[in-house]
Amino acid sequence: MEREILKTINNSQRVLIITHVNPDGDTLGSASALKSYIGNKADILIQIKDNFNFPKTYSFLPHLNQAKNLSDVKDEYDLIVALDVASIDRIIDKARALFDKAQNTISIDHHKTNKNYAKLNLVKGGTSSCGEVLYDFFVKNDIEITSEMAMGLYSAILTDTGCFKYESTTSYTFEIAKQLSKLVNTSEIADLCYTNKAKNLILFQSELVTNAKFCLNDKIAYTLITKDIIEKYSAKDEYTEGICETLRSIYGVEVAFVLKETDNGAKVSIRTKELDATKITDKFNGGGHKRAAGCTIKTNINQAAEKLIETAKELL
Ligand SMILES: [Mn+2]
Repeated sequence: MEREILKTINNSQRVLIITHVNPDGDTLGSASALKSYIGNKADILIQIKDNFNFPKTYSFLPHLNQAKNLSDVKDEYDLIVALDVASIDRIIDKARALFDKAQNTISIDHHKTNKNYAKLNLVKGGTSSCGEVLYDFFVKNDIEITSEMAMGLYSAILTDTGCFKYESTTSYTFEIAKQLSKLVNTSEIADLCYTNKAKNLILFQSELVTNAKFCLNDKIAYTLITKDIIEKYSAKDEYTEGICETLRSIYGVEVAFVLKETDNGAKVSIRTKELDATKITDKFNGGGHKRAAGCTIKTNINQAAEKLIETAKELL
């Protein structure tokens, strides 16, 4: 598959590399690295929707300053490469039209749920990151990794492994990091990825942590993101990332909830330690992974919190 994909890239005239909707470090780092390899005949499309900003944090990555967004892709492409995009519904609007029209499509990904929606699929479910799959693709094709490519690949792997903390981090992940560390300044990349947050993001998250409530001997922790708090800090969608992990990180907390007030009910994120989070979200038609899941409860935010606490108490 690696060879076939390389051949297809080499034989294409115009290539569009697309990120997943509301991109993170993995999809952006991988896109940057692949563009570094392919060069002039490739463009990057960053898919953004709703109240989400392009994460400025990652503007240091090569080529992202020339990336296109959904409103300014006009050209036709004979090859589309989707990176870190778990399913076809994560390719939206104009990007989807281009994907459906393209002569060739490739998906390079690490999501277990990826159903091979492209013509060529390099999907390694359970691997640490798309960056790791892409690194392996380069190595298997004897492609030399430049320091520019290494910057994207290292950022992708660093951020998607939570700084090498998550279960998906293997000895091969560390081996790749070792090789990449010869080409880039790893501490500088870590600084660029993690010490560049918006002031309002930190103030918003601090208030939510301060407001957190605890029950069942501190086994359950939760906080409510009301429309008022969102307005107070002009909070973007991406500002909520990480709050649930902070609550879960407290000693004794087994289940953490973050509930966000929306026009369609309460949008809930759940993080757990031992408990299977999907056992909670199953009751509310949600889903996700064992330790991280989500759902929407179509009531007001306080009623939703009560329902969640009740369900968690039954399971704990
Ligand atoms: Mn990823």
